[in-house]
Amino acid sequence: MKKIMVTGALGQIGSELISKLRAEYGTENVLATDIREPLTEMDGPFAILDVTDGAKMTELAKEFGADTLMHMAALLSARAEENPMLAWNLNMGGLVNALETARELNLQFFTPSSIGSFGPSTPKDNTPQDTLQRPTTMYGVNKVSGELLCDYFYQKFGVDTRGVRFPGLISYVAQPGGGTTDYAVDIFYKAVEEGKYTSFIAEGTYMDMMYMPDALQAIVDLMETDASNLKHRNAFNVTAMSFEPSELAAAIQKHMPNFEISYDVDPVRQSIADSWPNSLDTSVAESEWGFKSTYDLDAMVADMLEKIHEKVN
Ligand code: AKB
Repeated sequence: MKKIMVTGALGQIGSELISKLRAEYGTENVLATDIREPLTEMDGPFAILDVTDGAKMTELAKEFGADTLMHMAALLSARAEENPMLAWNLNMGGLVNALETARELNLQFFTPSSIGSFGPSTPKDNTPQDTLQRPTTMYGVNKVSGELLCDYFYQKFGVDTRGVRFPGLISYVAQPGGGTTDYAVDIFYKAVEEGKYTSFIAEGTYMDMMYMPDALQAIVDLMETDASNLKHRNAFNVTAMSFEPSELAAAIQKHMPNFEISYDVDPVRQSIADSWPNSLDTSVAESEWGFKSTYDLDAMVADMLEKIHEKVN
């Protein structure tokens, strides 16, 4: 049985990843860590960890007897643009500490990259696995550097590093914070609470998205794949759908005919979105480790509306 330590465990992905991993591998085999205390008591091991403290990270992993490290702590794209130096220090400092911990203790390693690793010169439609990556945001610079650093640790030190390029992730458990794709989560809360939503992303702006259960399954599937199947490692294109705000609104209107969308575009987040692909090609992830998604736009919208109705009512 795996013994997994997770950083950023209270973040948008981390909160649900912990439950998924505990269901798969046993509660006591998953150590959740975060810089802040959980708001409600956690069912299972938890430790405070600031990922810029490399010595503490290694000590915790050693004490726990971890054989796997999943490094999720990071500042997202819009927050990173507000404070680029903080983003560099946290995103790159945390990652290099996590990779060093994995090297020292011989841990299997996962960290997510993002569609943010692409830039305006990347082919926009059906973006290939191996292509130009010249991002124009600090988050993107961090993500490309991170992909390269993970490959370096694999090639130089033999650390079993693996990663995916996540699109915008949609979920109802923990809200994202400081991302460009966050509109596609915010819209559901406003739809249920107010019946209308003002989007900070312009109509016509396509971005890749994925429902959280598919994202979590992708992490587990990639980590469980026999290493001999992998020609790529850091990081695989994955996605489940590509839509723009008015298409998401139309999918919500199928359940809530009076729902209205309007636009008040945020220039910073819009320019980030404009620099990202419209839709990714996932064929390499499919052929190397069997990536697949189960939720399309309509299935995701139906589930999100049901869960958020239960949550807010
Ligand atoms: C963001 O919008 O910053 C993230 C991402 C696509 O990496 N959700």
